[in-house]
Amino acid sequence: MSVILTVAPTGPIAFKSDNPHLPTSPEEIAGAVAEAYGAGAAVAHIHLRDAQQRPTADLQIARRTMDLIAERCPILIQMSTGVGLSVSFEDREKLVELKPRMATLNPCSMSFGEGEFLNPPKGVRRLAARMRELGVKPELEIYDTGHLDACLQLLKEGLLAEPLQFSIVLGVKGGMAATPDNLVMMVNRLPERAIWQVIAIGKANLQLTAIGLALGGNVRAGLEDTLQLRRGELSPGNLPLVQRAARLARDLDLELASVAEAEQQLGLTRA
Ligand code: KMH
Ligand code: ZN
Repeated sequence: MSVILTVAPTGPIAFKSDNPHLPTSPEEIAGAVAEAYGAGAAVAHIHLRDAQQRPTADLQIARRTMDLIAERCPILIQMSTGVGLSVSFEDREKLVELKPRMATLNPCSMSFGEGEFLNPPKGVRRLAARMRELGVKPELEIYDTGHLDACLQLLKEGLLAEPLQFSIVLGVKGGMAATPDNLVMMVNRLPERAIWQVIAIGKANLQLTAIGLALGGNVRAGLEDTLQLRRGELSPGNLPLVQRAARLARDLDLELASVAEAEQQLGLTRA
């Protein structure tokens, strides 16, 4: 089976002052995504920023970003409903009304660095149900062991459909530490038909991404997860990170999934 490469060009935390190559406007984000598509990415995980670079769930900015991406390439758009710690859950959940092909679903509230990431149980159930209704495929972001159990409970309640797609997030302060042991433990606990990738935040990004690929996971790359290409060296954009992930996969004798292959693996219905 081929490997799905996801680009995550911009996250909720960093600013251009942290890395001047971070794309923040809809045009910059669409440009970074189109380049990543050219380098083999089949999925684009999208966070939005306003004119002051603040994370936003503004529907106009979201629409414009989605349209600009679609004009440039047929990549599958995965909208982040995590958005950023300063945006309310009620605003964040409205993003799925734009019917991106996929969107993240964060199953639990947690400490997130020095902030709080609020995902209240009632809201999560409402969002999961709405995503199912709209045909938006959830990517389940699990930062700790109990988050997996919360997802399995949603499956039991009929709010999720298999195959479940997980991001095992390692290295957020408040979630699991970025260690190989934690990754292996989580992979061993996933349900049988699960599709998964590692999101390794910060220093251990490269090593854990490589281990994830070797263990049979998909792969994600971009400035959301690490601002550096090598220790102490800022990445001059998303493309070098995406190219490195593509190289890692190919060096492990893995083929990258096309958009059509990714749609099939993820069980996405045709747009
Ligand atoms: N950057 C991730 C650790 C989401 O996109 O839904 C958290 C996040 C969640 O950004
Ligand atoms: Zn994200």
